[in-house]
Amino acid sequence: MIKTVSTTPYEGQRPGTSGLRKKVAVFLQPHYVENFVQSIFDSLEGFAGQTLVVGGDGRHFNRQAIQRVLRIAAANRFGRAIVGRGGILSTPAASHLIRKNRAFGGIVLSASHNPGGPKGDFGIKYNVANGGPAPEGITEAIFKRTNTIAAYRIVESPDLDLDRIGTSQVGDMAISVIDPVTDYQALMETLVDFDRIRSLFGSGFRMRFDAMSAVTGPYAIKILEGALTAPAGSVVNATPEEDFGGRHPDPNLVHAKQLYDLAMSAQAPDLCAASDGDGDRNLVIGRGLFVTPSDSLAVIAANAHLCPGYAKGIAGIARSMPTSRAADRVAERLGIGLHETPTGWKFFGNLLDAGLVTICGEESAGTGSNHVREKDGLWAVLVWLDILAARRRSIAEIVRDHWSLHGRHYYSRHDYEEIDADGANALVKALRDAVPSLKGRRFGSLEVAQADDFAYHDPVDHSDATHQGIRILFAGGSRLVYRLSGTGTGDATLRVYIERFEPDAARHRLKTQDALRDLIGLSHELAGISRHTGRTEPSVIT
Ligand code: VG1
Ligand code: CO
Repeated sequence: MIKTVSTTPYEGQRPGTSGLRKKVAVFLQPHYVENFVQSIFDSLEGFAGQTLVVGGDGRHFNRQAIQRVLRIAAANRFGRAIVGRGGILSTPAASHLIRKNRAFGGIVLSASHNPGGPKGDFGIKYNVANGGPAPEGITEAIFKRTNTIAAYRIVESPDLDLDRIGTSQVGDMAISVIDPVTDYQALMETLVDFDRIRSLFGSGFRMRFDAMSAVTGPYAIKILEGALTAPAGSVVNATPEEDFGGRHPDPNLVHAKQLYDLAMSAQAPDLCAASDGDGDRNLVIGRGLFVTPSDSLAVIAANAHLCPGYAKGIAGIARSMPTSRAADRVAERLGIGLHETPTGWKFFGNLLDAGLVTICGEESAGTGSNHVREKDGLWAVLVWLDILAARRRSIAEIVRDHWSLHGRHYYSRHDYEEIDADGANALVKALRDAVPSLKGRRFGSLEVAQADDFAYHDPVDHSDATHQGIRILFAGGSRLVYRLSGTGTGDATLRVYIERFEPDAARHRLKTQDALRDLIGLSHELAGISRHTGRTEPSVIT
């Protein structure tokens, strides 16, 4: 039944910030999926007879890709595959299943927050035995293999039924189709106090969770409306659609604008929240106050001890370099470690495994803890709910208290999407060349204290990652960071991260873009954004 099919390499199968992401049309080319999946297995050893977890965010091509992944896994002698019913697994749920079942690894089919549908994006990501995204050593080995691959192995079989819970067989490999929510929900019950959250809803607390027609719908319905008794209708857009209803499943102020408008209106519920395509991101908005992901990380870290799963306190915090330094203030106050990593969740895995940190986060709406090895959108919402249930104050009050105690980090990200790649690369190169001469220079009231191209040395496996973004740090705590996106599938995207520290509580109620005005102006001047990209304004501001 095992067939060996000869093939030739495709160019450009290099995983980016989070797996291999391309347009669906690229994945539809003959052998494209097969080449990549076989290259993953060719780069690994010791999986014969072991378990593989497989699932995706339900986007267009999810089911077809899963059929192929399972047949190739069987032909490569995996012993068992665990698949979410209908091919559905949120990224954090997949991470949990890998850990719980001591699987060898997992394959997650998703392009996360990127649009779906036949004209949208698709993605494949490999996760290792700790449940987290493969580290760079492995993704580079996979990429190398894609350049030389000459054949893949596949089992010939009719399509497998992914919609019925139970066990079947493909070749010598057993396939267990499981409910995607059950294990994840059980894990959540160990981390936050479900009784306490139920009584919060019982007291009249109201929320809206926008699943953005993506993977978290079934999870949110079962956990929020089911187990936690949030009123029916609290979860909206709860049915996963192959094209996410035509929207970008990106929970930010642009693509979740309706939710934001509701939160700012007179009818606002106490909490508005959303998650992305694959369920690892979260957006949290209080009545009248948007919580930046960087602040959310800091507030969660500062209050985690209120939740049963973290009652003994947290060991440390990790944040990606562009994420604001609000979390650093919390770590300082608690006397725990703070780790600054490159962008992408794969850099947190070693720190979590070594017990150096408990809570991690990124400015891009990603927050998580040592319960899995991915960021976890619904977890963040549940932790917020439990903090609210424990403290019985509003989100705005909790955040403003937090600022009074730690100071406020005004923070915004400006994205320049779909810019010409040559211009983007030239911009970064010019900045990199300018970095050594920036230290000590003054721009108006701002003086450059330090400037570099961020490099990271992993304290656990001692690997190095270089060229992770240009950062310009000013005296007094302001910062500008520039980097190019590694998840896009078209032209380049320039991300500019802008941060200003404000210790004075009397100045904590400014509008973010006003508070950052000088720095925003300087971000253009220093990088020659319009000269290199032809743009004078960002396309997305978050
Ligand atoms: C973006 C974010 C990054 C995140 C990554 C994957 O990467 O900036 O923080 O880890 O997406 O998130 P980039 O390279 O485009 O800036 V997800 O929800 O797509 O798995
Ligand atoms: Co995601």
